[in-house]
Amino acid sequence: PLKLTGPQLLCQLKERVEVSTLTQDLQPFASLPWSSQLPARNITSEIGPYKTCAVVSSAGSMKNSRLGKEIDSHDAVLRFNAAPTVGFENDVGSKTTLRLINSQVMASEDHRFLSSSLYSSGILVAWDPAPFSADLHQWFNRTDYPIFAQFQRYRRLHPLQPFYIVHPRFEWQLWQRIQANMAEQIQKNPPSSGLLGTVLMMSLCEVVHVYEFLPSKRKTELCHYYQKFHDAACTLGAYHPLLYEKNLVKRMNQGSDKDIYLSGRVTLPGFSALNC
Ligand code: NCC
Repeated sequence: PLKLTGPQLLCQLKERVEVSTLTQDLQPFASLPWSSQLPARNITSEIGPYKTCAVVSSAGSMKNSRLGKEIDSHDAVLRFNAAPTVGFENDVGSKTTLRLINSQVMASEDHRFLSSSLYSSGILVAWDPAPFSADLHQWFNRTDYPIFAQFQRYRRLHPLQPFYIVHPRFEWQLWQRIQANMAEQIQKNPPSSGLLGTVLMMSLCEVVHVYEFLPSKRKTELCHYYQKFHDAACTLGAYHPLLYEKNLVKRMNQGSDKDIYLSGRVTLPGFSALNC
């Protein structure tokens, strides 16, 4: 494919990726007894807009970064899955405005999704690897993990906490932007939570700073800053097309290479700030 410039890539994302979440009027959900547990409107019409936002990757290279204060200075902070702040404030900050979780986290016993205090503050956004068709009926009948059963249980326990579910169209439209801008064939698995969250925040914020998605000089095989587990695949990808995602973000970055090297920081404009 023709190699697009950073600004062209940004406009492609803005124009071709619809950041959407499930609403109660969508079939098959509208016909189910629990449809009213889904939000009435799309996340982008209920949340934000924020001026400045931080996206905090869970990478091991966050460790010893001392980025906590800088991260907390943003109007909104997005974190992923089981990533904690308690005990890691110096490096990752303590503010959590949104948490993006995959359906594996919601379903697996060891994450104690229904009872752990990790998930009970801030706005929750969940996603499940849906079939490529992005057809809601097909997906509903074969989700990767039981996202809808867990969603209903969670909503009963925490009825006041905002909780959105990513529309599979968003996953696959984003996947198509990655594929369309790469010479090689990439695996047909959805983008990682990292890229989904970054684009979600681009739709809610004027400016987005992403930390340690593109690894800094602290790059390490330590998978997460909060766990003693080493695997280079966490940074480079296996199931997710992570390396390609990072290539795309590198091309869209409006900050300097020095920012990446020293702070692992990427600067992206929000969609509202783009003149396409
Ligand atoms: O590891 P995970 O991701 O929760 O990390 C969140 C996002 O941070 C970025 N990251 C993470 C580690 C690293 N060394 N470099 C990075 O760049 C990635 O963008 C990543 O998306 C996920 O995407 O949801 C993922 O979830 C985990 C796991 O399910 C949860 O952590 C819960 O335990 C997946 N790991 C496994 O399934 C074993 C991971 O593949 C993707």
